[in-house]
Amino acid sequence: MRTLDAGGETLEPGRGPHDSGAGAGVEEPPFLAACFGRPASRVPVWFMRQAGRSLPEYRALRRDGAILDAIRNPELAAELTLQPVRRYGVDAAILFSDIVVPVAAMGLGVDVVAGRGPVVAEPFRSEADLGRLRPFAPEIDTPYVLETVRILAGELDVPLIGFAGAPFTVASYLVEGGPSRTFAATKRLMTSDPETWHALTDALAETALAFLRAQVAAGARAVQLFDSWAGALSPAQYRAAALPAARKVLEGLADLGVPRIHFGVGTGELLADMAAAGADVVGVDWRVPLSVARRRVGERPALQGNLDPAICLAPWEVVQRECRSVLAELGGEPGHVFNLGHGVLPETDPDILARVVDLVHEEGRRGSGA
Ligand code: 1CP
Repeated sequence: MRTLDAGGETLEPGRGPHDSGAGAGVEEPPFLAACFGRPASRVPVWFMRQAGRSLPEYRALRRDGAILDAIRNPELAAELTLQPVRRYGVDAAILFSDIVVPVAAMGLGVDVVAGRGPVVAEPFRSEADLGRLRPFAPEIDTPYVLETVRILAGELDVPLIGFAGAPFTVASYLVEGGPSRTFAATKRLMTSDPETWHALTDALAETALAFLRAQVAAGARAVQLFDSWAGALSPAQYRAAALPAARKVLEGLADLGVPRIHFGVGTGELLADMAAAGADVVGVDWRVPLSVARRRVGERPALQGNLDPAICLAPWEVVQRECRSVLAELGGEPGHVFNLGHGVLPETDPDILARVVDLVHEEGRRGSGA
């Protein structure tokens, strides 16, 4: 079973922007409509990192196991993906996986350490390290991810978002060897050996593109390219060192007709370039009001965001006010996917997120163009 609308008709994945099925009496899922800037029956909402430590049912299922092991177990990964959908009634599911899954599967010495994040035993620092790269074959290297997607495509009644790490952000982990505040080693390689940097990010673009295409073929109905740490770059640095590889991924997906979401943190000065890379939707963090983001990206791309995740730790009255102010920023125009400006914080009370979903569905309805 694929996603069912109220009338029980089946929507196939990969439906293009000009083929909503609306004329056939099938209601397009609000999430997909909003991604393409079309009127929807409500403002759709989902949360980055909606699966995870804020959910007691997640902690019960994950216990002490390694996250990469959980991802390698399709039944478990599918269940972790479904948990927040059931609890919150969000308009989209996001695959339970991680941005380092392909490079870990390619044998590059990548692991994910609890409480820290991705670490790389031998970081990439020079041209010689390029020899460690090889083409990524999703069906062979990560069959378990595609199996998870297939399970979910049969279970979900909202669209599944597949995702990959953008070349810059994945390269930053490979070069730094772990999470970084300054991205010093990354910037050193970028500026002192641009050829090696381009070869590295180009290979990672091929990897992300193959991975996302395979996820869509398996049933994902939208994709998000996480360039989480692109905000570390100036606009000139971004255009030289991150944009070409991100564009290769996004433009390489154009023929699939699924919405392409492009997201980063601290990217206020990069939003126009991120839109121009070939995004249908640009993710915005909480630092930039959505009305300002709209002016920066122009009319076409939809916007996703942008409640500050830390606001969800405040009393409900505050959360309510801030949600209303995010909704008001776009004046009810179509093309808004409500989300946080970055991932759910682990200390968030799930009941608050459930109330956010209800509020967005209730109060966003009037202005969603329907
Ligand atoms: O064991 C654990 O539970 C560790 C925490 C965790 C989780 C729940 C990690 C380690 N990854 C994940 C899953 C994950 N990662 C998801 C699916 C869950 C969901 O969204 O519902 C997604 C979409 C990601 C993507 C991801 N991983 C990003 C992009 C999103 C973002 O936060 O900007 C990044 C940067 C990573 C790297 C990563 N993996 C894990 C951590 C703690 C980190 C960040 C480390 C750092 O600060 O650099």
